[in-house]
Amino acid sequence: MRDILSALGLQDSSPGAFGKSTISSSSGREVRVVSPANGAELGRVAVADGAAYDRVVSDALEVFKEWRKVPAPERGELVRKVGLALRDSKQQLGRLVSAEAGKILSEGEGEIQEAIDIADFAVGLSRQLYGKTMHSERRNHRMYEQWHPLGIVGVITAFNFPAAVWAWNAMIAAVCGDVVVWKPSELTPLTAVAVNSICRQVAKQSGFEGIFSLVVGDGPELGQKLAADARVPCISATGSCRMGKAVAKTVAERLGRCILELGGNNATIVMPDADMKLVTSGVLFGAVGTAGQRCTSIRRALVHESVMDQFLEKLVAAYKQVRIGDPLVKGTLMGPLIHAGAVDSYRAAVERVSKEGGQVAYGGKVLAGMPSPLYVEPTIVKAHEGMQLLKEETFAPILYVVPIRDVEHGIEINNSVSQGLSSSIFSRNMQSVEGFLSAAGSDCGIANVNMGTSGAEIGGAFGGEKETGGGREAGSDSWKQYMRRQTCAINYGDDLPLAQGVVFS
Ligand code: UN1
Repeated sequence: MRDILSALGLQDSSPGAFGKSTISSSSGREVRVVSPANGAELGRVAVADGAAYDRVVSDALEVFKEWRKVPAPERGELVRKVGLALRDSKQQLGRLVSAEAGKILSEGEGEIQEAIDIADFAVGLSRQLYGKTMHSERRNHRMYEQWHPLGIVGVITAFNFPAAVWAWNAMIAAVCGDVVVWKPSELTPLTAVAVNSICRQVAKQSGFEGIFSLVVGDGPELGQKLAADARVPCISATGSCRMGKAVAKTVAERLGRCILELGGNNATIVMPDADMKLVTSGVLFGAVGTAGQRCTSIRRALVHESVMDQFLEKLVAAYKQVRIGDPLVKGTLMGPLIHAGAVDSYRAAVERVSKEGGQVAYGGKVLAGMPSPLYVEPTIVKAHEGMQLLKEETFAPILYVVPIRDVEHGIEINNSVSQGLSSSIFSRNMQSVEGFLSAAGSDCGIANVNMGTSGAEIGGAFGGEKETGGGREAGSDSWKQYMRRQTCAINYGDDLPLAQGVVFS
């Protein structure tokens, strides 16, 4: 690991504020980063103090004034080089993600691949920032809309996707002519410093080092500062509903723009006509992958009563095969939870199961004798739809299995929670599938068929409804939120006709 850290330019103690250049803080405070995999210290990062934060934002503002004038395809060219640089460091960054966030190597590398994918997407987008033209109702007039750069985009990210979520925002923002101030999770600042410095080096070669800036904090204050800062027109925040509500309130107070990607409580519906092989692997990856620490993880399996026994039997057999251990070791399928607090939440949820009338069908224990105290068993709970636990998002590999009578019943339970991120159905029946996808079907931002709820591609807009926050990031037309829309009307005639037929003479 030492070699990788130094190859990525990380020292024992790294600076935590980068604007047009590296900015030092005088507070002397540091975040100590410990790997959840084995408790080893990976490094320390300086906390940006108030003065450093201010410098970063004023630098960003200065850089924006020049960056916005660079033609969009030329901005795309810079992002193309960023994608190439990330490709060169994919293995090393993937290992760092694994060590710092505890996800298995394949998922660590997958995360960097997701950043590369969005860079590629953004390159194409840089030539497709299309506006519409309209036919004016006034003679000799032309109307059209255009999309201008917006300014600074503040990006607040969570520990579980320490690189990809930033990239969804930053790559799109960069081709849109914006500059980015990144506030990563204090649990994973090393990945942030490493990824950001690779991107900054590329940007520097074009004279725009400051388009990707970074501030590391050690609590919620820095994020709140960013949210309150009127110099930052757009805040994109990923994390818990609690965090999102605080950020949204602060941004709303100054009438800023907010893109929120908050909690999920995702369900999959299993119908009797489903292909059980797909169900087992889909639910396994969705519920156990990333140790259940994706906002898109499957938390609830809503299973038709006629296939319940078969479902449980196959799933328990699959859970028994899951190799739990050091995420950096090849063959491991499940690593640790992120910290002791997450283990406490897991334990508390498991303890509530029987009190609420459920039953643990598999797992339920914190594992002893592991390289750190953060390893838990993936857990299957036989649940009933009235349980309060089903309404809450526990960021851990706990799957609640609930019997359903028919697809309508499944959809009703799917929609009965306050979060609305992702959902899926396993069925080969066209009526069930189309019903699930219809206006009266799943109320989530993502609805999948014959696959789990997690692992979305970057090409689609990513995000969800209700308490998930309503934001959309990554593909499709999400870019529009990162730009300032302007409607233009041009009179090329000799008269001044007024719209709506108004006469004013
Ligand atoms: C998250 O957990 O915040 O769809 C993002 C997925 C990933 C992104 C998850 N592409 O699971």
